[in-house]
Amino acid sequence: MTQHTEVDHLIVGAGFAGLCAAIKLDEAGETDLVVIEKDSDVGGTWHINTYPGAECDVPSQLYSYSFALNPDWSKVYSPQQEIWEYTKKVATEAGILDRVVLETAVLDATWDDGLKRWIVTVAPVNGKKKLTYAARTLISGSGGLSEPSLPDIKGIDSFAGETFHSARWNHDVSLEGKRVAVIGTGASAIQLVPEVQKVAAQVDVYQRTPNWIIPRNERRFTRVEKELFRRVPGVQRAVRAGVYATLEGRVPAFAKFPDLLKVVERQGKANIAKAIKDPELRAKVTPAYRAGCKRILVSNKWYPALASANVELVTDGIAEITPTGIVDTLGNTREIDVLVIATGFHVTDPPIAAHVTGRDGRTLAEVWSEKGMRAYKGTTVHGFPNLFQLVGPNTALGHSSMIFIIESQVRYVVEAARHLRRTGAVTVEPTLEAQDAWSDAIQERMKPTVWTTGGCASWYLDEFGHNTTLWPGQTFTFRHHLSRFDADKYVVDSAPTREAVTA
Ligand code: N01
Repeated sequence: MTQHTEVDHLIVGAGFAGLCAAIKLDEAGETDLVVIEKDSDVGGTWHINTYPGAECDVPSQLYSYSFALNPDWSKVYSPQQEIWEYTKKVATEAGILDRVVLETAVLDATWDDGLKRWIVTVAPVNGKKKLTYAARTLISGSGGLSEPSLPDIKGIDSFAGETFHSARWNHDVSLEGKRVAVIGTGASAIQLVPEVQKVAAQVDVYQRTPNWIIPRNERRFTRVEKELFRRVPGVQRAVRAGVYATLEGRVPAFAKFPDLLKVVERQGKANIAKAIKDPELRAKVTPAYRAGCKRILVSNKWYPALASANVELVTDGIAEITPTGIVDTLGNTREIDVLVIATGFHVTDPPIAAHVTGRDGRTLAEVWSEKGMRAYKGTTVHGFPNLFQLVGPNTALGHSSMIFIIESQVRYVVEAARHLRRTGAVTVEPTLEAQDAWSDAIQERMKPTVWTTGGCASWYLDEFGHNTTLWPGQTFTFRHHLSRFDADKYVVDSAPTREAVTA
């Protein structure tokens, strides 16, 4: 018989979500937990994404846990290293690092309905020896933007120079004096290109669709401000509340009145006009869809970088990649030394879903292939007892900090864990009716939003054209929905487990 390591809560991923779950469960007395992290340290996306120029595009005052404000942020928008160090500090101070298993990947997770446990197989990323856990609950904090999506371009594998994805930056490759091509012009590309441009001989930027990019209201916090935040946390809380309210004020424009976003388009056009004099280049970078349809980006550096003498914006599309360069659809070949792929992530088709098998033997990927990603309150899934998905379907934001959503979900998970302990129940699983009602209502609310009507294709949309990524309302409404564990929407199984029967 296979030996399993018994654990109450198995958490996948030690990023903001997984760490928050570990900290809050621990505080609630649910101390028997393990966090499985494939990376070499905690921090998730903020440890992995080390491309030059990586910074947060959500204001730093809002980009921290509510229970661990950071008076030491250096700037209005924090750099990657600072955010990573912050996550590490919080995890260390909370005393949970001893339960984080690093450099270990979750291979699969299968619900055993006899044992009433998730059987989770893990293995070291650099080794073969597998280990299985039998966990009462499985909490996924694996992140919505963690699995790089690689473009399916003819000949891409034949390229003989160095290639890497923006989220897997290869710091061993010097770009000094090199000819570099960057595919993609999303949030990652607009941060890294201005840095690469400073050192490379030539940068060819391959743009499929331009983004709306507004100025970044950037500045460093003064010593006096930081000291004030440290000594009077209430001041920092007030600043944070102000940022939060400002961002929430934008939701009606996204969700109900997309025409209001013309204001953003004016800002975006002014941003272009300020940096780019060439009318042809201006036309190329001006989007032809409503602002907000894709994520609105912030940068003061992107357009000046594009206007630099050593940067060429290529909009003719890629026909083929050869061992030495890229051929566009007009037949022009541009020779390169390094290829940077900044084409985003698997968002609506998370690869891990193919490795999570539920009560009736079907994987999450199979279930979601029918109607797209669905979860009750973005967190629990019918057919998958005791599975909690942090940053699950329809929980992402285009306007504010994901940490607010993560904390809301984690409260719900902690309440569910308390419910299980208090009632002696073994499993909780949302009813299909509750899940369908929740997901259908969200899709109904999506109809007038800019993400549906704005005239663009975006990574928010799945293969059915449904936005299964974003939360379509105010974040405080989301928090309200998850403020208590609503057991009446769940099938609660109190049957004794097999081991209990034999004991
Ligand atoms: O990825 P993206 P990203 N051929 O999907 C293009 C977060 N983030 O890594 O628009 C050619 O936005 C694609 O073109 P198109 C943030 O939530 C946050 O940049 O699909 N091009 C697009 O230009 C962000 O939104 C921060 O036509 C192809 C680009 O590649 C999310 O991560 C910083 C292609 C992909 O852009 C993802 O950003 C960085 C193909 N086959 C990232 N396939 C913060 O500051 C795709 N593209 C918090």
